[in-house]
Amino acid sequence: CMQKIEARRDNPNARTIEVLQEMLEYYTKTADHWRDFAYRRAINALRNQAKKIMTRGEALAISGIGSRLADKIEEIVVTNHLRRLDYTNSSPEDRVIQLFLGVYGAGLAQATQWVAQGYRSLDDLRDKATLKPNQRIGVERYHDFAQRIPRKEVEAHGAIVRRVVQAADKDMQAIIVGSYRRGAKDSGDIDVLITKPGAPLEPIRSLVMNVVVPQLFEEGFLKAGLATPRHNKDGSKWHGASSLPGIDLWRRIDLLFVPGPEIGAALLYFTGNDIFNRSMRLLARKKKMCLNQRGLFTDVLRNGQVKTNPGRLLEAGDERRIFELLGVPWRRSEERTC
Ligand code: DCP
Ligand code: MG
Ligand code: MN
Repeated sequence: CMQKIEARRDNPNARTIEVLQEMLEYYTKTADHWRDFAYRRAINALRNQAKKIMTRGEALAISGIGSRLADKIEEIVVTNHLRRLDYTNSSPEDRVIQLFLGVYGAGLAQATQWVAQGYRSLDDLRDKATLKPNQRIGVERYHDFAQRIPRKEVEAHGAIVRRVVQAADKDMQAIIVGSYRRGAKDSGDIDVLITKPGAPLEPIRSLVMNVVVPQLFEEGFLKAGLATPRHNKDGSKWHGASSLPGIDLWRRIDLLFVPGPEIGAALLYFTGNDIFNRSMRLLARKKKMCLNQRGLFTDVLRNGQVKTNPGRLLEAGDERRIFELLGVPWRRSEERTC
């Protein structure tokens, strides 16, 4: 994952990659983390090949591709598709589960439960199921949330947030992160990091929650708040939906509150992608350090998986410095797609 990736449009393996990507999408949706990881690694390895990989043997010779993936690559080359894809798409129940997995706020357990309860369509869910408030919005705005957000529109949402943030406090900053900061031409949601140089979390959090968010609702830009069940114990984020003036198309938006001194670690974390983050964290662990969205720490004592000592902060404010301390050559945000 750590080597430099260059996008090659004329990649001789483009078709193979396309088919593998369809499979990857399926495994991502069904939360099959192992396959998800293996497919991403294989796709990445194929992207870096100068010639078309035709056989199992050629595929196996590439690091990052195991024997099962090698078989699949040969099958794609020979048949131009993958039987397994037809298979995964053939069961009507599977298709319904995939449909339900697209509902914001529904995981695999919930999707499976809905199928078991006899629901087969979004109309079924809307009219018959008992939905949590999140899920109701997820169902009603299913087709909105399913659409990719063009880069220009991500920028427009970010600009509206920034205007209101800076009206509340001219020293506060709003930075668009996530796939946008990786240079993506479209995004799944809009991630806006809100920070203020030198300031701790609290004044940032309360100003956004008490002033910025209400103002954005008032303007009609924010449409709904969505509960953030996990990973929000400290209240450091707000999830919701937003839309541009006069356009009835809701987008998922995340506001992320970051203390000024932690901006480097937060930029690194929220730029991702998730696989890149995973590999950076793994590397930190190997070097007896600990990397998270709040900083890079050293002297972390572990008893098995349990941290018995939080460690000493090495760096939090400077994204580049974190790469240096980990011994990783700097990668621009556009080069962090694994
Ligand atoms: N992130 C992570 N691990 C997760 C979730 C998120 O490391 N399990 C980090 C990396 C992501 C960033 O947070 O890049 C933003 O999360 P998103 O889910 O919004 O993902 P992206 O913005 O990367 O992609 P998309 O265009 O689908 O929103
Ligand atoms: Mg995002
Ligand atoms: Mn997000």
